Amino acid sequence: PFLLALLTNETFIVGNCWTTFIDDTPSLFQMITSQNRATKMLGYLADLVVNGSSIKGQVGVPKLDDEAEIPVIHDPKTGIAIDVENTPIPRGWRQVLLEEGPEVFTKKVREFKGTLITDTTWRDAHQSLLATRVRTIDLLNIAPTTAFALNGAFSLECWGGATFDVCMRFLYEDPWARLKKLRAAVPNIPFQMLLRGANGVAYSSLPDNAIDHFVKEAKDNGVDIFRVFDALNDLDQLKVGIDAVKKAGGVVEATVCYSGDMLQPGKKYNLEYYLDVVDKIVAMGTHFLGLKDMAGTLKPKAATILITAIRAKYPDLAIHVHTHDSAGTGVASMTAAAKAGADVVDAASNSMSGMTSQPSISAILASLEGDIETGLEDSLVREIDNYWAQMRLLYSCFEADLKGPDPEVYQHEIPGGQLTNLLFQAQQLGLGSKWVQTKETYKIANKLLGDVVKVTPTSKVVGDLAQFMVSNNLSEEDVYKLAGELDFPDSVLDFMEGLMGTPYGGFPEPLRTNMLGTKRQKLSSRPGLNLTPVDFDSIKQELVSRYGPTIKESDVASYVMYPKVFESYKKQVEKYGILSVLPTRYFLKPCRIGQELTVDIEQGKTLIIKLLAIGEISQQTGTREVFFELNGEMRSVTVDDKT
Ligand code: 3PY
Ligand code: ZN
Repeated sequence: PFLLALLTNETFIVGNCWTTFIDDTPSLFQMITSQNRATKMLGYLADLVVNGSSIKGQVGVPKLDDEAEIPVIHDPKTGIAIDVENTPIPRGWRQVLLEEGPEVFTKKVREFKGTLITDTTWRDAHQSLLATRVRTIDLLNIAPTTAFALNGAFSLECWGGATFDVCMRFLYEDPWARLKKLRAAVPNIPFQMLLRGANGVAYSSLPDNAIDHFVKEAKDNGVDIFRVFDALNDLDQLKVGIDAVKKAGGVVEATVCYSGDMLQPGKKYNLEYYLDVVDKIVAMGTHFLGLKDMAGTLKPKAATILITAIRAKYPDLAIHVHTHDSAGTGVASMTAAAKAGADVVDAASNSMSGMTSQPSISAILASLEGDIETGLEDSLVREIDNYWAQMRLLYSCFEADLKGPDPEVYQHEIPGGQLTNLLFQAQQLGLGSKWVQTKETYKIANKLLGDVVKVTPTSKVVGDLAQFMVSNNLSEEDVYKLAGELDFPDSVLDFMEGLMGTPYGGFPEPLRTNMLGTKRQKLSSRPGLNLTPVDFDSIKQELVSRYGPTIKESDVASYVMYPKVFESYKKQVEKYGILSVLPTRYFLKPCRIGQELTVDIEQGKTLIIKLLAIGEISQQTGTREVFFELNGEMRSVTVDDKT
């Protein structure tokens, strides 16, 4: 391609070339890069045609076969359509934050007469309903309209949690590029991320300086508010995250995880327990207090009791409540929370709400109507939701196909995202009939582990142990009896070793000792204290030597968080280029012969791709040639036939 670009360059053709010609003609390289990118993309499309989608968790193909329509939104007062592209973006809460800093921002939110809304659609909602598979392009397409429609929102939760690794692992995208692009499109609504305390966005602890580095990058690339939690409500672990956010100058939302229904008698996690954790969080210093009901077990009455008690003790504390609608009570619980004095509650776009996701924004607005102001206009919420209704069809191949609420969540306490995931796995393994058994065993596994607070990563520990017990046909007694002999999942041993912190009430003994045997040690202090600090300079040098000078500090952060995932992501990029520009229906569904695809690979550069033919399989090499027309020229790509 270089020679071709050189030979077709006009200056070169007329012979008017000089020694610095190549340096002075960057367009030459852009042309080469675009051609390389186009060729690599054809490689992906050809592979998809021959072998089908390789995206993990995909069942079938998208039900939406057209470009999604971007809804036109209307000024609620005048009814006039808003020209999103040519109207200045309205001011939002982010301007307050940028102009006045986190303290004043928090104070003003607290003083707001009403309850604000965080829209979780871009993070937790698709994590909980669609296996976290929503791609950047589909967020970006609706981002400019969202900046207008949800202008009064407290925040958009759009980053962190599982979105970070899934982006690289399954979508072949750079999570940092996602953040930066969304930020550029939405300058007025604060962005919020979910940080798993000392675990960052990983599944066990990292050295403290890795958390500091990651959080600084996140802040510099566009995150404003950090919801920091620790899966065990281990305050030493939580503090690592809180301190990192403070150092980076972000808004701290230190969070207590709410596990189980505290209204049931005899619960380990009761009102007294939560108030004690809140006292300690307040003593550490935070802008907001987060209450994180990850399973949706916070009943309306419990929300009233808990928030009223916190409010009575801390009248000035800004409180932000998160829930899942798994039991079907999410709207009622968030209404109760707002009435008890919560400053912000979480909800999701209507088509992306309900069941294991957050409750619907419009349903919450309707419930609060006439009583509590939210800063959002329901007509705009509904208009923007027309987009998400289409996305639900586009991503239909990742639906877990939940049929209704699961009020049994008060017993099994499985977090929203995990509930969908476990159901999906059970269906995939043909163990749909074992679903009830899986949920029952989850309860037993939780009991064996000492009744832990269950959220990533501890929920995975309980889930892994439950699946291990189901697949090996083990009872509770078997686990006690055979603890020294069984080959438990790594996550279970990590937990027992203490790599995820210390559970309230301590580890279950003698099970811990028996499970760990001589294979693992028992940590008696916070895991980060035993980890060697990361040497960022040497990692950067190493990455630059492997991947070239374009390596950024954020790549270093990705590598530190997920070294293997980062490496395979880079391999994928090397092979297929930047696939994030490929519309989702082309990314997930093999194109048909004669079908013409239009792909904007960068601003002003569009590829018109047409699939012409698929060759016969070669008996010698096991490959096929796939023929395309690319912007009018014939191209062929050879692909291994893995079918
Ligand atoms: C995550 O850690 O990804 C969660 O969503 C926990 O609720
Ligand atoms: Zn959640």
